[in-house]
Amino acid sequence: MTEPAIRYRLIKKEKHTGARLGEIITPHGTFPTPMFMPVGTLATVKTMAPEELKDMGAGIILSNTYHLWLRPGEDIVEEAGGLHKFMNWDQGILTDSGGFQVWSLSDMRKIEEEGVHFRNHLNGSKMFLSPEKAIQIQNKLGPDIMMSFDECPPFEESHDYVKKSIERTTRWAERGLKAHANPDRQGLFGIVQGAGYKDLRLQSAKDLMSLDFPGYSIGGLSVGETKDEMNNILDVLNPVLPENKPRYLMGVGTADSLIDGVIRGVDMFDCVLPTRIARNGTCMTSKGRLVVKNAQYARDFRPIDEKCGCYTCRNYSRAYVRHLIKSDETFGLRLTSYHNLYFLLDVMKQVRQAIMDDNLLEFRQAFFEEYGFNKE
Ligand code: PRF
Ligand code: ZN
Repeated sequence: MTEPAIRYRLIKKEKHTGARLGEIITPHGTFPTPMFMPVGTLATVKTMAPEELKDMGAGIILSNTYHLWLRPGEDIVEEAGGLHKFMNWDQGILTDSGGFQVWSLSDMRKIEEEGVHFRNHLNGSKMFLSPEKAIQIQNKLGPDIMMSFDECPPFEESHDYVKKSIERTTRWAERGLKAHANPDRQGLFGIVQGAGYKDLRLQSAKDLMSLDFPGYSIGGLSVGETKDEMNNILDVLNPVLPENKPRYLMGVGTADSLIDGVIRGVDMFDCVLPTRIARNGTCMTSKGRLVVKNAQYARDFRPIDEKCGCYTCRNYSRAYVRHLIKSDETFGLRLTSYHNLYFLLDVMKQVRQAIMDDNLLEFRQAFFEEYGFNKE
C-alpha cells in the first residue's frame, strides 16, 4: 500500500462552531487550513509572480483543466515537466476538472452518460470531455490535487433531474478513480452536488464517501442562491463529511462567505473574485469594497486599507493606485491584485488564530460589524 498523495491533519476543532484548524500535506509542501486559494486559470495568477504569491502566504493555487487543455494543451505542459515546472511554482496546485467550465463557458452543451459534447469558447470547434479524459489531462498537468468530472445543476432544476444528475456525477467520479494513473502523487477529490435539496446533498456525500476519496469538494453553490441557502446546505454536510479528510467549497471568495463557510467546517476555498474585481479597480477592505478608481479618491493619499500590511498599502496611496488604473497602467492592476489576495489570505490567517483561541464567533461579529453587512 502506497502513501496517499494528500493527507489532512486535524489540529484543533473550535469550541463553539464547526470550524477546524488543520494542515494539508501535499507532495509540494504543507499548507495550513482553513485556506483561500488564489486562482491561476491559465497557469498564472493574473499579474502576479510566484514570488509575490509566496510573500503573501499562498501555499496552494488553483488552475483549470479546461483552459489548459485548450491552450497550450496538456502535452506541452507535460513536456515542460508538469504545471509546477512550467509556471515556476513549487508549492501546492489544485486543478478543477473542467466540469464546471464546460457549463459556464462553452456553447451548445449536450450531456450524455459517456460525457459532455460542447463547442469550445475560443474557436467554436466541437469537443468532448469525459470523466476519464478529465483525469488523463490532470495526470499530465500534474497538480497535487485533482477534481472529479461533475455536473453542476442549477438551483432551479427539479428534484427529479438533480437526483439523476448526482447519481451520474457519482458514476463519473468512480470512472475517474479507475482512470487515475498515480494516486500516490496526486490526490483526487469527489465533488458533492445536489443543488438546494438536502436529501440529495446527503445522498451525494454518502455515495461519494463510499468510494473513499482523499478529500471532498462541495460544488454547485455560489451559483446565484442566497447566503442562507448556501449556509443551510453546508450545515447539512458538515456533520456527515469525514473528519479526517479536507473539505473544499468551490468558487466562493467573499470574506463574509469564507468566514461563514469555515464556521460550517470548510477547509479550502477558491475564487476569481479578488483578482477579477482588482483588475477593474475594486478593492476588498476591512470596511467592505472600495472602488479605488472612483473620483472621490483622486486626492486621497491614505492607503487602500488603513489596516492592511500588504506591499501595496505600505507603499502607495489610493490617489496613486487610482491614477494608474484610470491610465490603464499594468502596475495598477498588479497593486490591486496583490492587495485583494493579501486581504483574503490575511482574513484566513486571522480566522485560524480565532479557531486557536476559540473565539471565532466574536471574530465574526467584529469583522461583520466593521465590514458592513450587505457590502459584498
Ligand atoms: N464544480 C466544479 N467546479 C466548480 C464548481 C462546481 O460545482 C463551482 C460552483 N461554485 C465552482 N467551480 N467542478
Ligand atoms: Zn493592502
